[in-house]
Amino acid sequence: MQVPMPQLTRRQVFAAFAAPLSAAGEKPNFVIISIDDLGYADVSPFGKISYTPNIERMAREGMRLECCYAQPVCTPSRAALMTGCYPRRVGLERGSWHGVLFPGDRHGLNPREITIARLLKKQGYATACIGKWHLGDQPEFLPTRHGFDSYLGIPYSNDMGRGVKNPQAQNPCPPLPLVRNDKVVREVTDQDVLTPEYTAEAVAFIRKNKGRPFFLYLPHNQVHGPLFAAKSMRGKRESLYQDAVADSDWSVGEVLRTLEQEGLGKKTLVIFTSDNGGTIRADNKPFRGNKGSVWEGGLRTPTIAWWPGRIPAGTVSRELTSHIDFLPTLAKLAGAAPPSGRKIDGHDLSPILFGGPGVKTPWEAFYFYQNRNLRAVRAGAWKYHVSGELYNLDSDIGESKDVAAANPDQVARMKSLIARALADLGEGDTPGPGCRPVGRAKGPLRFFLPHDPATGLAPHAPVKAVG
Ligand SMILES: [Ca+2]
Repeated sequence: MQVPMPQLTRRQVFAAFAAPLSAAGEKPNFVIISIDDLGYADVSPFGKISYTPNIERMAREGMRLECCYAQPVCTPSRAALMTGCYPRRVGLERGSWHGVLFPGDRHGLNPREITIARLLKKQGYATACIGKWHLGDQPEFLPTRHGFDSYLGIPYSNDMGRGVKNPQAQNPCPPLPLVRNDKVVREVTDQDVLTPEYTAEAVAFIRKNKGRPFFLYLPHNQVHGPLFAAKSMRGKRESLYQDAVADSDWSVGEVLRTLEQEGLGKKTLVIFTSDNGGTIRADNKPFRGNKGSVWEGGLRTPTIAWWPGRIPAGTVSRELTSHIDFLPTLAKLAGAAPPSGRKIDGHDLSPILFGGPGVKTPWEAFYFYQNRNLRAVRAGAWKYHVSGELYNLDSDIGESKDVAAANPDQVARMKSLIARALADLGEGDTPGPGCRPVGRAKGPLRFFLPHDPATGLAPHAPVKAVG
């Protein structure tokens, strides 16, 4: 259901979506800004937050997607966003030894997968990834091997640095590297500077490419712990977490301001989102659960789509959408066909983004894997957990009242939907016939920085710095 704000007349709404792509038929620019572990109600207008004016402005001028699902944790979430597929389809519903990839994992996004960046690059787009990648740190998995012209960032989470144990091998992670393309810039010792540094890189990329179509993917390392914020942002709110959220909002403002200064506002789709539900630090109201779970609080993201003149201002869609839909949507808007010869799970969201009230979700059923296991399915108002619980999200958004016993027909239907997914993607150690192979690094594992001998723990062997 879409609910235009009252100040917008129907005529204005229709004028907005009837507008041509651009006068010259130019390809639009795309910017995706993702804040790590941001909770649903951590920003305005999803929550009553006074220190996120730029995100609030995006919503005022664009569309709030109130039911945009991510995956429960970082690596699978990014795999879904980049490929338009369920993470399990591309082998990244987890890392090889943990729920996410750690430095030195042999697994990564298979170079044969077609990312949003690779697809758009073929359409003549300039492409940049700035921030947290988390789809493999071995050379063949880096952003520059997946269609990005350039990369700057920490290739995984900001807590996987010096002395942190790799959970399987009990070895320490190497020092945290800041990587440009495939070479180390420096060890990251002061994370306060990261959000401003990423933002400056993003602003420079936009300015440099203002004369051609571009795709900027800006997945910040914050507000994943450990928390940091620019020094000028610190100490101004109730907690460092709030300062980090405000820092992220500042970054959004800089991106919007740059687009407008360069005259690109009306030809750029900006999507703001989070990569999974918030942690216990966050506010996920009104949902149950946190990051890592398949309760709504682990999956829903405060997503906003902004494109002045194209997306009707101040609108809300409560229809089911997902990060998995970004690839088909951007492909469509760029005039490209989705990747062929392979199953793509996502759908083109442009009818929802540009359409009037009443445009329905393209999803008949949406599946929630947690690590290797299929845990739940959503279809219409219903969400069924394989534990046997059934919730009606139209009347019970907090998943508090199990209505399975009163709705045996719905339970039977949901079980048949679950069976359909299992026949395609499988479960546990057994991939289904629809799964494609994960990327596996060949040769010795490589690390951007050598391990810290001071920890006294044996390093991975062999260790080789690549830059
Ligand atoms: Ca995350």
